[in-house]
Amino acid sequence: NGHQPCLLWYTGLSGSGKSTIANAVDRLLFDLGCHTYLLDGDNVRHGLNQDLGFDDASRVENIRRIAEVSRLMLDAGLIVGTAFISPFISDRAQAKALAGDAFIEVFVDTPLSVCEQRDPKGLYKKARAGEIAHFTGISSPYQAPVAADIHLKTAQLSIEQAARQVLAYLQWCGVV
Ligand code: GGZ
Repeated sequence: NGHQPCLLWYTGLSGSGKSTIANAVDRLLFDLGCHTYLLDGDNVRHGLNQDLGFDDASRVENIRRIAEVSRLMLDAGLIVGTAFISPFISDRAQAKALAGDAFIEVFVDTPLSVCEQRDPKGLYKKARAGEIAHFTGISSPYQAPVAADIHLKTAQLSIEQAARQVLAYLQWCGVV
């Protein structure tokens, strides 16, 4: 039942599977009796950060606030998950600086071609048509992690396998 607080920082393209995998990990942790909370677009971009858009400055501020909120939740002893594109290396480094040793970067590595083929919300199609400005991977950059703590090559993994890989890492480093 006991666990160390930590911050699982998922990063990857739109449609890469960040939220889906983070939710699957949360379920595994819940079954172990861990106290967790997941921050994602649904509960943050529609609330705390509803004043922010998708230009570079807005993304920087989006991630800054998320990192600060995560730190508060770490102080409360939770296992925190954050599922945001977080496209800039420097912003993820800032989050890591705030969270210290608790920070675990999880690269949800799904190729752009796969995300674009899935296109569950039709956003890539709109972005290609020029209907959405600065869309990540199309007209706005994604800076992939160079040394993520956990590298999920989703093309070769089921959701369940990806979640198990994250859990195995948490067990290996003594979080759970
Ligand atoms: C990227 C966008 C954009 C633009 C709307 N670029 O697949 P989704 O819908 O559910 O996930 C995407 C989400 C990205 O928000 P984040 O807060 O994770 O981004 S960041 O960390 O870069 O601040 C997508 C939707 O919002 N969306 N417009 N232009 N994604």
